Amino acid sequence: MPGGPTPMLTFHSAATQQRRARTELDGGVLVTPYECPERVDLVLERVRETRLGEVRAPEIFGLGPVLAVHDRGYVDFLADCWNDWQAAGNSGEAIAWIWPTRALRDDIIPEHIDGRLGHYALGADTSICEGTFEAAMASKDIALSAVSHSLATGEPAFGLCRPPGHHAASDQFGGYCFFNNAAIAAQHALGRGISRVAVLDVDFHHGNGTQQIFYERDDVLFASLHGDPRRCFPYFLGHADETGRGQGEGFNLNYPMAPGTGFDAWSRALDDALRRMRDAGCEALVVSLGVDAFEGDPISAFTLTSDDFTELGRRLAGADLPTTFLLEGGYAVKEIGINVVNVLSGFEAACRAS
Ligand code: OKP
Ligand code: ZN
Repeated sequence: MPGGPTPMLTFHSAATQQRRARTELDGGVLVTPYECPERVDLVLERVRETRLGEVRAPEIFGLGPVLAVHDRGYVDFLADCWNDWQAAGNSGEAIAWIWPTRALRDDIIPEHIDGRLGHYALGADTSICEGTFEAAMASKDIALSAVSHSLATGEPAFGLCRPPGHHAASDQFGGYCFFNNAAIAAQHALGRGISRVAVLDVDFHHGNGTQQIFYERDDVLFASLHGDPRRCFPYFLGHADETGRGQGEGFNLNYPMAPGTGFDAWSRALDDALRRMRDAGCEALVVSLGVDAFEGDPISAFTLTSDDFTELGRRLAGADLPTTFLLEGGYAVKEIGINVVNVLSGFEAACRAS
């Protein structure tokens, strides 16, 4: 269809904007969070402006697919946290401030909300506020709807997820993430006749949550391109020697790169990851699509340009798999729509050309 609309569907819900946190601990002060609701508005605007394709509301999937990758106690904690925090008499947003670190015990989950927050948080950067659970529920429904559509039709789909998901572990939130949308989608794909799925994480930050969830499994190949954890968030996972464990040995691929890395070196890592996905016989692809590898990102350190994101889309199309794109990070808000949709339209253009 030259010139006409392309078949890439976008799944979007205004409910993702029910999370409007006011505070993020950053440099010793509380700032307005980088992960803001306007990100969704701008991506949606660009999807419409470029006529990428139809925008649809997600289906409602409930908690079943969430509990397939997350711990029940963790999900209950997220559902109750804001009420419990308020009931304890706190006036600000819920922020963890003590953790079961090396010198303490982590086998008894505290009853007090301050202790529960520390048990279930991986950092202090992510406040919990009213509407957080509801937004996280909408975000995972978007991911599930996108992957379902992609598997049913063989067409690519884009889930305009927010909050993002790739830092969320089986029982921990942080890095702006609560439910691991990509992991939930990948697990859902396995229940639908796919025997091995690739999760390719191109966000600037290591997808520690996705790695942890699938670390001992060979039915999900996880590959992440990211800032070296020696110098970049999340600091404590994402090294190259983390290759999987047990059955999962060889099914976790980390490509840590130095701050300042540009598209030349970055795309060599990408090509390697794509080759490994092909060699492993993956039958579907979930892309954790953060665009914070962008040169203008305020909290990241790679130097990809907006045009590089178009080329990223083209190369992903070369995998020739049913592909689901799920939004993760990207904090250069002014350019977020251009960068995200460049990936999607680069992918579409390459599919049409072949
Ligand atoms: C989420 B995603 C400190 C800024 C760093 C953690 C970064 C979370 C990134 N206040 N916060 O894009 O991978
Ligand atoms: Zn990121």
